[in-house]
Amino acid sequence: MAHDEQTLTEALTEAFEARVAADAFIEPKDWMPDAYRRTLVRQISQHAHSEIVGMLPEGAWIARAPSLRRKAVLLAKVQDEGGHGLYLYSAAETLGTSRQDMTEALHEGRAKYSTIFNYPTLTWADIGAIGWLVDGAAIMNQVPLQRCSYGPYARAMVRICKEESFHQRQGFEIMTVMAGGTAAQKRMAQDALDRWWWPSLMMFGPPDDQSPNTAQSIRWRIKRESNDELRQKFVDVTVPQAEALGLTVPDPDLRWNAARGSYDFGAIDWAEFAAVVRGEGPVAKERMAARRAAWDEGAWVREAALAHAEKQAARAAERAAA
Ligand code: FAQ
Repeated sequence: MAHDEQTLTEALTEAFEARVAADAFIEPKDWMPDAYRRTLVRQISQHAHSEIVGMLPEGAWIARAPSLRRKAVLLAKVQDEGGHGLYLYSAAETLGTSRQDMTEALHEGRAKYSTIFNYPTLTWADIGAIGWLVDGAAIMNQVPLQRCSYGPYARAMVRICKEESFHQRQGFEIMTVMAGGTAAQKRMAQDALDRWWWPSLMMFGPPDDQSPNTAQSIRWRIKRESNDELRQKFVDVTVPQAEALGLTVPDPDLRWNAARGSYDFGAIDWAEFAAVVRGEGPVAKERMAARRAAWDEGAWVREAALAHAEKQAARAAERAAA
């Protein structure tokens, strides 16, 4: 019996690997190795948490936006991030986890969210810098995820990438206006770039030789490119944008390398990254306190929604029995 089971698992694994190698999507009801399922739940749920926690830094500026137009645009963007969280939680649920479990894992510190959202938004220029750099980095990382081997995650990413593209443009447009404005506005734009540049490079994750998950995730075609490859692509597209804005990237070692056809850039402070991952980011405590409070304050909504669903199910049962 044990021998039969092992033979069956081997056959299923072989069929799974063949499908992945042929670039076919793996769908929720398909057989998949436990480790593949666990990796996806980890990555997709952490991605979802990042979108939801990521609403907080920009949400802080909705009531302080400098004009009605800026407020309407920012409101739409922050709502989009909430939507991204919902598609991603739904994609993760197809793997057998629940929204409740994922949320508890976040609140108990068992699940991560992106380091970038542990930095404060001090001025309006930070809203421009987030759209330009943070959404820019998110797009660079997420476009390849549209070709991820797990169907529900790949499909969620298609719409998310379209929306992130609008977010990046709105951020760049804010930076264009500020960098071309008064001397004080230009200083604010430069200050925002100075503070968000390095944390944006950290978003891509640890260097490849210190990334425990990349090699296997690339074999499973969950990740299509490595952390360092995506980070380099981001630097290469973003430096000319900073030049077009008339701003200076805060890296004295940044240089065009004609032989590589890419920019060389300075050393990233990986000790800072590790500290932020450990929950020691500048506003990490505030972020988690806000998420826990929102969950607690929303308890009555969840109870009411469940009570309604239970009542409807009871009515349907009564009608079926009649
Ligand atoms: N922050 O072995 P790897 C956005 C962890 S969405 C915190 O390289 P992996 C939209 C990693 O989880 C931004 N932790 O791991 C928006 C792992 O720990 P674990 C989020 C990080 O999974 C814009 C450990 O380090 N995007 O911005 C970070 O193969 C504006 C070792 O790392 C996604 O989540 C980090 N930066 O690669 C919203 C995209 N980096 O889990 C609002 C999907 C690494 O084993 C406003 N995710 N770690 O305990 C991915 O592509 C991957 O999960 C990576 C990490 C690339 C993030």
